[in-house]
Amino acid sequence: MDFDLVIRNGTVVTASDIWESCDIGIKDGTIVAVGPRLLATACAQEIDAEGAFITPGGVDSHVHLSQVNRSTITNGVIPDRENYVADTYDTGTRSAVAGGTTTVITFASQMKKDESIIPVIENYHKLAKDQSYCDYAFHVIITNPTPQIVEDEFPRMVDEYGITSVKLYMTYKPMKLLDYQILDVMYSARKLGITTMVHAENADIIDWMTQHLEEKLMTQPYHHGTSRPPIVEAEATNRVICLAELMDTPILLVHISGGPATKHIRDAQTRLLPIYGETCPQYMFLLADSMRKGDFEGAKCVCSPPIREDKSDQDAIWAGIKNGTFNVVSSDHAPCKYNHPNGKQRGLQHGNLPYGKFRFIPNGLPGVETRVPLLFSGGVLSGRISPQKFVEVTSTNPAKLYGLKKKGSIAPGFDADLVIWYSQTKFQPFKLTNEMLHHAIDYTPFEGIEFKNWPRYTIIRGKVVFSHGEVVGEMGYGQFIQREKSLLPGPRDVWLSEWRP
Ligand code: DUC
Ligand code: ZN
Ligand code: ZN
Repeated sequence: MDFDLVIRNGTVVTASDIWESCDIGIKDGTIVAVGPRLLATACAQEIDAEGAFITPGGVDSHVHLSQVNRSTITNGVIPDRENYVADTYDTGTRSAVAGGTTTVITFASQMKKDESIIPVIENYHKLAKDQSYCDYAFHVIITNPTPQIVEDEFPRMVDEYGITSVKLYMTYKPMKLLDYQILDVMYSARKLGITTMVHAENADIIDWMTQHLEEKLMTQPYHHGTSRPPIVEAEATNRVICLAELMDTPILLVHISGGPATKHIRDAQTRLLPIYGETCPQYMFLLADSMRKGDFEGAKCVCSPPIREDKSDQDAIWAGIKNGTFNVVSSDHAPCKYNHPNGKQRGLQHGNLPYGKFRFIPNGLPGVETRVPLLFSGGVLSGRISPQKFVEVTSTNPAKLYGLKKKGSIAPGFDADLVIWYSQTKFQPFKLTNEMLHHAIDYTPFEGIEFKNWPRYTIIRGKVVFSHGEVVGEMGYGQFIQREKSLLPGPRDVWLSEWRP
């Protein structure tokens, strides 16, 4: 056969299988052959995988880039882009490919409460165009589901823009939807085959706890976690599962952090509801002591939901990955700088020295580059999950769930998006420092963690974009992908009352 690239002698892993001594033949950016000793009549390039693992390129389905945080908007003025989400499409996707991620799904966020979402989508297209190192798609964040948006704009979002998922928040004053509004979104989402992603935390408990913690001067970063015990996530998770059951529509609970919420998702799945779960490396590899560092340094690990105190929560997350409760592991890359007035330092500006006030610390962590290597090293190579499970949660399932038909597997017809790892015998384990990463952020919450392997090559549509520690791809190579509807099970036509939509 005539190939542009053949990768020889890999241990090829998909979500179901492992083939040793396997070659992959690539033509025009697509995988055209997979098998032993492929015969090449013509071939421009060969790579020797040296027997190492080859896995599908990572699909990170929860990444915030170039997104302005509402809390940084003062008197209606949006500050410069060096604010909350300090990675742009340029720096964020550069970081992604350096960590083996070949597709990101980022957020186009409705900002003003009554803003039409069409210009929002157009604006994010402008921010990303010619800026991305990897392929990308958008979810839309809905903060005000007006009838015009859910009835007129949702169909356009799906048909004209290829966006088949929305995210909504049950917390954060400027963003949260009431249950009534959530039902409005679900009603339309069901009709159109949209997957609804939900940030599930009980807003009133958080506000009440924050107020009362401040009265007791318990304001240091660590108490961000105190204000949001696992029950905060569990209550909202259970509530939104009830709403989804009423509406018979699929939802994905994003960034699940604790055991009690995991159990609600598991129970719903056992009842065969189309409820999907996502978790993130910070809930698998970190505990709340990371928020206790220094007087204020713990702010680096402030995110919502918070990193949990109890090892039992972390264990529940790992168990949920193994037993299938969590369909996807995303990074929730929501990076802001530590040493920046609109970054984590906001918690000090508005609070008292030396601890500041956690209420003002922007929530979120960088992690788009570390997600895939962390799960490979700390999951597969530490014996906690199988190579197939790793592929399933980091690539195959996010591709299926979000309708990325040509992504997420190694088989003829799929895009040649691949990670070639180092042969284990040739790799020297190392401890991560932030200087090794390619994002625009001045810290990593995973500083000091040992990595037993790292992507040797990242390949997107047959082109090497990362090789031996260097980003060799070009900004602008990444393409926007119009998505199909979810390939995972959707509505069941099972109803809780006589009402039908
Ligand atoms: N929710 C996210 O999805 N990301 C960062 C912060 C948040 O609350
Ligand atoms: Zn969220
Ligand atoms: Zn997020």
